[in-house]
Amino acid sequence: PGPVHVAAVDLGATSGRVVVAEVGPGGVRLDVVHRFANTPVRLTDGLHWDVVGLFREVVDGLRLAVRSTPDVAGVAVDSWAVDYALLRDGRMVSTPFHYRDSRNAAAVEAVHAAVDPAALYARNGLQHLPFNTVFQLVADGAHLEHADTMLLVPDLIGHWLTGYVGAEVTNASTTGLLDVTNASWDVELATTLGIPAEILAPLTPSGATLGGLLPHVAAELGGHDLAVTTVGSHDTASAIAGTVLGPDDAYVSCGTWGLAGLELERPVLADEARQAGFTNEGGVDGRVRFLHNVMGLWLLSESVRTWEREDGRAIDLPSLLAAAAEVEAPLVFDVDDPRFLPPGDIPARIRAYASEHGLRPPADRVETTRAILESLADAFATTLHRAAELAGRRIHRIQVVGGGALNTLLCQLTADRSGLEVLAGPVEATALGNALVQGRTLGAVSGDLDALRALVGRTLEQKHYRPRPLRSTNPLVARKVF
Ligand code: LFR
Repeated sequence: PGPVHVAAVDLGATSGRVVVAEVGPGGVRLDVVHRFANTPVRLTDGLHWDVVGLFREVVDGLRLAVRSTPDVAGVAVDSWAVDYALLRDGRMVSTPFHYRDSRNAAAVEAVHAAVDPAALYARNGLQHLPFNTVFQLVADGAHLEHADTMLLVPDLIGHWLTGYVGAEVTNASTTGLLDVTNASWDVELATTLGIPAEILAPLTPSGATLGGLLPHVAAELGGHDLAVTTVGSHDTASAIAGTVLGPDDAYVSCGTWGLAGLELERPVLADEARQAGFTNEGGVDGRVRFLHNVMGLWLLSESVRTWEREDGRAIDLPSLLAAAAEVEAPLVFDVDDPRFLPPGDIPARIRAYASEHGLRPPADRVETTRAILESLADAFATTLHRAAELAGRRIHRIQVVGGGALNTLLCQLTADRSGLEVLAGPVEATALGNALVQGRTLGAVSGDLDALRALVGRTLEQKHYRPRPLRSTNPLVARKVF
């Protein structure tokens, strides 16, 4: 069979894109046809996603896709995890919340009072993050009574494209309500927590066909129909599917978050893994993503937003990064401190963190930038070595994929702090992983995940970073164990 053209819709927490990919036995090629901002909206009841606006961008992007490449045959959607819409009779009953909204604290306590954290981990295998869907649903409380269905964001977009109702399994694995031992909904857990199990949509594997476009959507594309299929609809699952992992390779999928870990065949459910903050999320083809959510480049982008607000104009990031490379003895702080999760003045929070820990706060924006990158690199290194220990695996290289692969200072510092070689790229790993799985579903390519990754490897050019000796002047903060 010849190559096929597909549209990969990838919605990140800060921006989205629609990519046209050509997938075939000769390899995979991408062309980004539409990029758009994903800007949250604060309403009286908290921080929300503009999902309707996102859907409009998706349709606009698909229109550009079919215009540029008339033989586009299919589309699949991935997005950030955990967030969802509640529907009744096909209508949204509220505006979806953003996972950085702060409404979950009481729900976390209530869930842990009903099912202690160790028991919860044995059931769902997830790192404790206060925004995991299970906590958000409990926070929604009485509002759940108005709903008959919960759809995670990519499933919601898929529903609006096709009418299909389902829960793709890699993203369902981030809810906290999927049984990690058999990948089915944990109805008993939901019921114990007062979450009506009926709102959980039927589980759908990645690589399933949802159907064609609804007529009004096809009409917006000039009458062009597309086969809508599922991929790893959790963006991180698609990113890891698009990462050319060799044996003994670890990865960091680095964008808003830095997802640092290993691909495994089986989950690690030992309580030590829970205490060390590791998650066992579902990957494409039943692989396990054993990783820790490191706070990621959010720290830098949110700092830049603060500085741009202060100055009333754009920040010159390349100059800032170049200057940051020259900083001596940077501050190393715990990037995973919960104070860094909500939007706001991150530089001020870093200064407060330093003062509270008896460390010298960064003196300016350059030192702040270096402190962020140095601390992220330190967290990546610590996390990956710990992951290897817990999984009983060796690691000898780190694949850095996503936007973070473009940050040369971050990649070099990650090599330095881990003592391991870093290979950077692909930047668009998520869109690649999305396109590869679509290509397989549509029959243009075949084989397991490793065979699919080999298609990426054919054309991939990666930058290599070798570890430099650590300077003894770098003060290493004793990081709390997650
Ligand atoms: C990355 C990501 C992470 C998830 C976080 C919140 O984009 O999907 O994997 O933990 O966003 O959904």
